[in-house]
Amino acid sequence: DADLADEQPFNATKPLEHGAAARTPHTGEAYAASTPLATASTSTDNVASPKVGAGTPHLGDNALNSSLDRVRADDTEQRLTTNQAVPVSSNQDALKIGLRGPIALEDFVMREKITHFDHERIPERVVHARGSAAHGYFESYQDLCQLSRAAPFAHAGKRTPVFVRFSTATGERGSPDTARDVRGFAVKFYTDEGNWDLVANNIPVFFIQDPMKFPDVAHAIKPEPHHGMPQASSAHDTFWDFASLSPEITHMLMWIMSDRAIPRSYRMMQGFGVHTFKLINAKGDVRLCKFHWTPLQGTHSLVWDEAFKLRGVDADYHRRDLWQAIEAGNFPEYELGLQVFTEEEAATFPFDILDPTKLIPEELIPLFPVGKLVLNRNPDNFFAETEQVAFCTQHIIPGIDFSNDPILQGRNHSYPDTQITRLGGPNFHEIPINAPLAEVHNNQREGFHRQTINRGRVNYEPNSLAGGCPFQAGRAGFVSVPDAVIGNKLRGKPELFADHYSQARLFWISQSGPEQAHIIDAFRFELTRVETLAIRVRMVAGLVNVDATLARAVAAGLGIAVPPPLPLATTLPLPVYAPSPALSLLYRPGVAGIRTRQVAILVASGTDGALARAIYTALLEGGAVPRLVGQRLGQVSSLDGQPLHVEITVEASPSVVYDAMVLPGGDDGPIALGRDPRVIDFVREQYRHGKPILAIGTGAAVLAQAAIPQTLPDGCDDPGIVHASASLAAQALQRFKTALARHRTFARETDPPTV
Ligand code: HDE
Repeated sequence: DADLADEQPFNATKPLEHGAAARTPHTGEAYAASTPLATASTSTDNVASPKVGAGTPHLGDNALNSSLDRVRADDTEQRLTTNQAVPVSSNQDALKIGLRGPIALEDFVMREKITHFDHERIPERVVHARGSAAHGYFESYQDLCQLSRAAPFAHAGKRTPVFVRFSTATGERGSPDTARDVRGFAVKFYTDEGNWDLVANNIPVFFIQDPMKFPDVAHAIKPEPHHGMPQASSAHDTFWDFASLSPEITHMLMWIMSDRAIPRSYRMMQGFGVHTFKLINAKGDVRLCKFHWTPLQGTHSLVWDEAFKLRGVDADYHRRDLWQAIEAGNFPEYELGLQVFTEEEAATFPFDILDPTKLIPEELIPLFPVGKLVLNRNPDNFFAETEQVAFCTQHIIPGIDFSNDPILQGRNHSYPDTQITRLGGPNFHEIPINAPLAEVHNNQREGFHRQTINRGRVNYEPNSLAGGCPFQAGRAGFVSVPDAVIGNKLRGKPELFADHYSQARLFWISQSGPEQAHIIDAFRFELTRVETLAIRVRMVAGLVNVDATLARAVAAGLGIAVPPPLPLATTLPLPVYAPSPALSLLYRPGVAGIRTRQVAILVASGTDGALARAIYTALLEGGAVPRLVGQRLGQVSSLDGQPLHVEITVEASPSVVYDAMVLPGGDDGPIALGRDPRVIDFVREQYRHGKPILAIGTGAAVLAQAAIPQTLPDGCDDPGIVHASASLAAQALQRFKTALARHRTFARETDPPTV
């Protein structure tokens, strides 16, 4: 003990229990340096982001950093204390009366620690509980003053700090990321004129048309109340019961059953403000507007079999992807586009712009790009930032205003209301991640967890004792658009809201062949899990109103006859839309090429190591993320005598976590890979999920062992499978990179799959 005491200040008693390693603090850098191929900088999980305030700020710091410094904590070389800052002598044992005696009630150190722990959890969000977030900035392309006086658009190049949280809507806080679900895309802009929250989704339409129905749709889709199942899945009776009885949901269902609901990454999905908003310039001119985010990485999705398996393989799949991309400096970027139109134009549309189950086709009102969003810093602390951030639709700023979309109006009530319970009172705006950068001055006071120490005796207005301060801003402040509203007080909807199928059909006819096939498969999967036959039949009866082929295919998948269509809710003449190419995921492949694509290079003893290394380096230089995957950790021998270090195994990282694979070949050793059933599964899943495969030399033998078809089902060459001899590896790698940038070969898909 005396020896240990000499080694203060770290923690004298820890080594007794944990060995000598606990004597020195463990740093992230040490971990990073010890990982094989650390240069790839892919294994960042245990490495803390550089702390602002604890060294030189790194690329991507934004104005938010300095304001948060006051609440950042860094324990490096600090002694352990209680919450009252009293130094703690031992963190190992409670205070006892004799070593075998009872614990003394006076042990305030133990009681404080346990009490705090007992209250660590706060209620999770009632919807969108599962989420991941990042810091960044929004940069305006130009001065938008003609359109809006909103601060972020004041001049070209203006940067506004943001915090963005992505989420699934249905699952609980620990639920898997790859559930079939709409994704939240909530952006908090910390503007010069206060916070603006654009609380968006990755689907441009919504389930319902009136806030009265929100608790119903949320109850129906969440786990069933008697047994609490299923988790993060709409594939159960209560959801489809509700859906089949609510035709207004049909357009949203088409999106939810499409690949939009299983994005490859948060970095590869669009965001939509859904509602119509208003833009107002300094003169008070009003334009209507819809907000769209478009990812520079392109829009890409998983395929369902893959998403389904990822639920088990990596429940944090999207969270990890976002975190790693940012740590590696591959900052996700999205362009903000506006659809701007006037009330007069809106009056000519064959749908109501206040109806959140309708979108405005881009062919009707094109997107007007106004700026970009860059996410360049991971949060320091998940709870403090990602969990405690509170987005509210009514956080808007001068230059932006609400429309009368009933869902938007209902949301304006719901969000602050829910934060009061979730974050424990009305002062949630003071939590650092929620606090505006612009100064707050008002006479609101007190309440749970109040942080601000307001000075002086004046907490009312008008006052003379404080010279009338804080004073009203008048026209410089937020002014609601004057809107003449006359009407009877009543419950109901405009007639156009009752056209529930025209845009569902628009979406369907705008999808490519594979996308349509995926929608059919998704309906079949979900409705197969529905136990009540009448619900399945009623749902297909609704689909008949969307498209006869769709209804027939789904009915066939369920083994039922096509029922007569559900009655229409309107007698109005219905619009006939031309296909809108912009509604297909293929429309926005992005400009990122192979950047951030995860590639498995399968190696075994006898692999052509020089070639494996060359492919590794070439992929890395192209911005992809290669990994050497083997059957066991450690070294494998290579033909050139320089062993390869296996980074991860097929067991710990199965096929679904990779976008593509490489079999570098070598002597007979690599062929032995094909005798491992896990490798065979790996190769087959890569194939089944449409992923590019590069096989050099003997690598092709492994494809044969896995019975991978030589050609596509239609007899054509498969552009996603590249094999070549080692001497032609360079050209083959080039073709492989092209296939990787294209993402997937959907032409491989058959029902059922070939392998
Ligand atoms: Fe939400 N929604 N919502 N919602 N929503 C919440 O607020 C609600 C709607 C969306 O990352 C809750 O803070 C009602 C549309 C996102 O923290 C809650 C209605 C859209 C997030 C709530 C809607 C959204 C939420 C739960 C119908 C797309 C996550 C916790 C009237 C434009 C934000 C919270 C985050 C969260 C209510 C409809 C998107 C309960 C009542 C439409 C992205 O307030």
